[in-house]
Amino acid sequence: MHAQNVALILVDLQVDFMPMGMLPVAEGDQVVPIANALMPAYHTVVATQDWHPANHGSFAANHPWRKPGQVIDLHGLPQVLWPIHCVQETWGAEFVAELDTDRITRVFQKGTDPEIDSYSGFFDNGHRKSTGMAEWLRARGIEEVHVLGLAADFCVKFTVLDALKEGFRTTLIREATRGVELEAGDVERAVAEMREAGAEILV
Ligand code: VGL
Ligand code: ZN
Repeated sequence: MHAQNVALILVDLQVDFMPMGMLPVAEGDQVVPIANALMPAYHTVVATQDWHPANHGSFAANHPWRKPGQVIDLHGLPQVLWPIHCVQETWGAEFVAELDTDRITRVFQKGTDPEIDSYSGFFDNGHRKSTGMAEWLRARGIEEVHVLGLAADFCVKFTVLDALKEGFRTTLIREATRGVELEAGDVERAVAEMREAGAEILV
């Protein structure tokens, strides 16, 4: 059992990020049994859930003549365009059926504002609005977080970087994350960035 001041953060273990989903992460399903095995060792388990309205600005389908993978300016921020994914109240936005959701203490949803994307579980991509996760963790006495989930090169990376900025001791559970890899090597670069920012990388 970990000390009470340590929380586990499960990032976006949702149907659409599984290999058969709309925004597939290769081997993303392999992370789920590891999450299930680790959860009982933590007093506090938080899960983030990508939770977009259908008109979300990160969806290529909402922009004329745009395709997934292209980058646009979305209200002043560069935005990678994605396939339609994790739409609120749809199957793709559900946590994977195999995940032991009973062990999750609290869920934080993100990406609900159509005008801005939110990779981190703590803030939107412009760092304008907080999800309340840092305050909630601090109120429970949490000082250290362990992070796993999808995708390593997007939501996991930005969640880890924000956890560090918020003052939490932060560990990435490397074996329990996989990436989108828009370009080969993105995951390795993301891991290096997290390490340089002060995260411990648990292999
Ligand atoms: C994610 C792209 C778009 C992620 C979410 O969970 O890493 N990536 N939305
Ligand atoms: Zn998303």
